[in-house]
This record gives sequence, C-alpha cells and structure tokens, in this order.
Amino acid sequence: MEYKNILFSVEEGLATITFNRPKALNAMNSETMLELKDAVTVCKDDDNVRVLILTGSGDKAFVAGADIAQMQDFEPRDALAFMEMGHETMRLIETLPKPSIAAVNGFALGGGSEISLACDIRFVAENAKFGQPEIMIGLIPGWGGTQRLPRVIGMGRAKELVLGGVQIDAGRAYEIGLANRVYPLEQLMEETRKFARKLAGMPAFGIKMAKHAINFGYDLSLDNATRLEVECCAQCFSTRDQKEGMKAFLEKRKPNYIGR
Ligand code: CO8
Repeated sequence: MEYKNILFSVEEGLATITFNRPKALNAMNSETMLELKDAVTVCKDDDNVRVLILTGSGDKAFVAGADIAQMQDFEPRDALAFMEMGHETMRLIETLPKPSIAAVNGFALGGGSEISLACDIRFVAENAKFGQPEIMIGLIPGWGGTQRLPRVIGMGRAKELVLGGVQIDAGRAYEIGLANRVYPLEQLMEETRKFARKLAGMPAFGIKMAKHAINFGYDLSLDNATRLEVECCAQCFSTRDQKEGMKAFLEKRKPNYIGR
C-alpha cells in the first residue's frame, strides 16, 4: 500500500510509523487509520521486525485526536464504521506478538491518547500533553479510551480525564503511570530507540509469551490467569533461545539469541 499520511521504515529490526499530517497536528482521518492498520499488519507478518515504534512528525503533536473536520457531518453509521476501524487497529497494535512503544512527542489527545494506550509502553517528551477531551465536543472516547485508560491509571483518574476533558502534562502522566519515562524532546527518539534495541535483542518467543500472558490473563480470574502464565512459560522451554540463555548464564558469557 502506498502511504500518504504516515511514514514507515524498518531499520535493524525496529519499525517506525510516524503520523505525518503536521499541519493538522497529525489528526487521524480514516485514510490515515487505514494506512496505520496496513503498516501494523506488515510489522506483524515480517519476522525482521522485532519492535514497533509509533511517533508523530513535527515537534508539537503525537496525534491531536481523530480528525474533527472529517467527523463533523458524520451520521451514526459513519461514526460506527470509523470507530470499528479504529478498534480493529488498536487491537492489532495491542496484540502484536512483538513490543510496541509510543514515543509521544507532544499532544496525545482523544484518539492520540487511545493509540498510545494500545501500545505496550509510552515514552514521553517533556512537552507531551495527554487528555480525552471528546466530551468538550459532545463525544466520548471511541477507540478504547473508556476501557484502556482506567486499566492503566485507575478508574477515578480516568473519570477525571474523560468526564472533565482535563489535559495533563508529561510530569503528571509519569506520576500516575501513564508515561513510562519522560525525556527532553530532543532526546526522545534516541532514548526510545535505545530501549527498543534492548527489546529487539531479547528472546523473541519469550517476549511474545510474556505479552500474551499479560494481555490475555488480565481479565481472567487469578486461577485461570496464573494457569495461562504456566502454559506460556512452559512453551518457552521448547525454544532454542531458552536453552541458549540458561547455558550462557552458566558459562558466564553473553547469550546469542536467534529468535526461536
Ligand atoms: N482534528 C482536525 N484538525 C485538528 C485537530 C483534530 N483533532 N487538532 C488540531 N487540528 C488542526 C487545527 O484545526 C488547526 O488547523 P488550521 O491551522 O487549518 O486551523 C491545526 O491543527 C493547528 O491546531 P491549533 O491552531 O488549534 O493549534 P493550537 O496549538 O492552538 O492548539 C490543540 C492545539 C490544543 C491540540 C488544539 O488543536 C485542539 O484542541 N485540538 C483538538 C483536540 C481534540 O479535541 N481531540 C479529540 C478529537 S475527538 C477524538 O479523538 C475521538 C476518537 C475516536 C472517536 C471516533 C468517533 C467516530
């Protein structure tokens, strides 16, 4: 697929998707969402991709939300289609069998906050602003914000953001666990790539199983969730990387992982 609204690159195992509509603060229209979905699918299917990074172009915004200009005349059926497309894409990111990092370089509002919440980890620039301001324009979050935000920051704090349309800065986002780390804007991508390279060097099957256990165990009873963990962990013993990891530890050398 030819991309007009995103930039997509893969270098040394790191895939980077950059939302690239800076004049509209990288707002997501349906065309951009289709491109995002396509690029994430490429990442899922390409064994060379070990980690996915999402960021925004320019120095002002990650994504300032769904495109209000496109949505203003929506009928309910248009809204439904746009939301379903968004949900499919968010779920694709969330369940990608490899890690994803949102490098939040400015506004992450509405749909932008929701995209970052679908990622495993959020690294954030000092100028970042998070919020779910949909209520201010007569909406509520529609790409998972009412569900993923409380899971990350707790119900009371999520309600403050969703009901009050409140925006929070990077420091507050860090304080409440929404941001994993905060960096000066000029260091954000370098630090994100450094951590992404670390993840890319980990045993790929282990990473896949860890994500699976966390994602799919979260809403189960503790008994069922710990059973899921046991099964995921047991499967790691079928890999060459587990043998290598333990052997290297006992031989006091660096492991040489091959991703199987
Ligand atoms: N959609 C479309 N255009 C946008 C958006 C947006 N979400 N955000 C910014 N823009 C455009 C502005 O219209 C402006 O365009 P122009 O230069 O042509 O006038 C340009 O980007 C720059 O924006 P501002 O001049 O407003 O820049 P400021 O620095 O003054 O303000 C803000 C920056 C605070 C980010 C401000 O632009 C703003 O409040 N934006 C809207 C934020 C928002 O409400 N986001 C939530 C949208 S709703 C949503 O995401 C729902 C998700 C899923 C639901 C799906 C339902 C179908």
